Amino acid sequence: RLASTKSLRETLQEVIPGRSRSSSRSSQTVVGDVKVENIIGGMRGLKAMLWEASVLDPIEGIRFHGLSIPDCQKVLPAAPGGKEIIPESMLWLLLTGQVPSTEQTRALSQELAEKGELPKGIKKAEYWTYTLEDCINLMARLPALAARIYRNVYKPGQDIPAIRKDLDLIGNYSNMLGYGGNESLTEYLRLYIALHGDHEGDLVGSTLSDPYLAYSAALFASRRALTLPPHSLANQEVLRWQMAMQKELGHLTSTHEDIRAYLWKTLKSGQVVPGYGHGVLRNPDPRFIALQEFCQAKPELKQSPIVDLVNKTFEVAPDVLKEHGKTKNPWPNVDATSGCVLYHYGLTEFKYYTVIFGVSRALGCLTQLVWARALGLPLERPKSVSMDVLEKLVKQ
Ligand code: AMX
Repeated sequence: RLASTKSLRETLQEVIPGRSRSSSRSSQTVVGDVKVENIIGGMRGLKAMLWEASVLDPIEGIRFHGLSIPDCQKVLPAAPGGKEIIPESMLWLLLTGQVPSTEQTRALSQELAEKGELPKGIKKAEYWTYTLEDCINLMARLPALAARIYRNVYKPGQDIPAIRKDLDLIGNYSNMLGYGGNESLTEYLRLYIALHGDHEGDLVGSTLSDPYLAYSAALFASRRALTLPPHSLANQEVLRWQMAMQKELGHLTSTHEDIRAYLWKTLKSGQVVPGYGHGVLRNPDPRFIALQEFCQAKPELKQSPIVDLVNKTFEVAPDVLKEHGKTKNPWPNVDATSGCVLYHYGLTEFKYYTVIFGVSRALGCLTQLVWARALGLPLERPKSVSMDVLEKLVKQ
């Protein structure tokens, strides 16, 4: 029964396989009868449970792995200078079924003492270091999570490649999505995700919530931010609209005049031109320009019908919007092209675009969280005013 000098973990590692009782798991051997008194009496005395560490005998009392209390008192090590069994040696016996040596018991006492302190509150000035660690962990896991969503929904039943240590974050993401062989798309995803990384907004994070909660709240609670047009889903809307235009005009033959007429048709039907205008910007969105430059540099993209239509639309739409005269910004925003390029690459599942966007936004959300902790920023608590108060102010 005497255990060796092995640690508790090593001992358990040896003991567990032998106790898994694989041969008897499916045995049909009858263990006993179920009587009415068992059922009514809360199953008292009914052998229906597996319990490793102890057995309670009505006459002898409890035995721990076969050892009675007097046995335990005889063999289980005591504290230095003491005589009584200590919980460390009892714990060892319960866990392993073996009697620990004095050295093993001391090692366990030491481990428990080392880990025994309650975690102390951390200094406010150090919050950011823990936040950063959580943020990096979260960021690192997002590609696998987002790729699993894609595979589960659109390509079920296929194995997802494991993370490769030699690849960058988006290299791995693309690989896990199933597009690892397409370096051009992978490059596009890198650029797209880097460019969409930030946008203001930190309400939940300001409550000192951890990055996992703050980021999920950003994705889930802010439905408007991620799943409703016109501010979001815009790249899907653009793609739908450009495809409808392509269908109506015929993609290889459409002239600038045809596109101009189509734009007016959209506007006259009371719709906005998707991908144009912006709440703040008053110039072409530099993210749009960066994606355009990416497309210009790739010969296969220059020949893509959908990307070509985006280009031609860009050549016509600002003038039409100026003439229309409503929007404060007649220039394209990033969504005027972003989804169309994904579509060209064969990533045609519109609904998934928002997930890629969510992966990207993690960059900004998490950065803000680290800075909010580093600067000790307070809970965001704007003061509200009623309509009455506003009206009084206006009338003053
Ligand atoms: N086509 C037609 N009309 C437009 C327009 C467009 N692309 N953009 C704005 N307008 C109209 C507005 O509907 C508004 O009309 P109204 O006075 O009848 O209500 C008027 O112009 C003034 O609007 P604005 O001050 O220029 O824009 P905004 O701040 O109210 O809205 C935005 C900004 C992005 C929602 C709007 O331009 C729009 O709906 N664009 C099309 C959808 C789109 O591309 N969304 C992507 C946003 C991407 C992003 O980066 N956030």
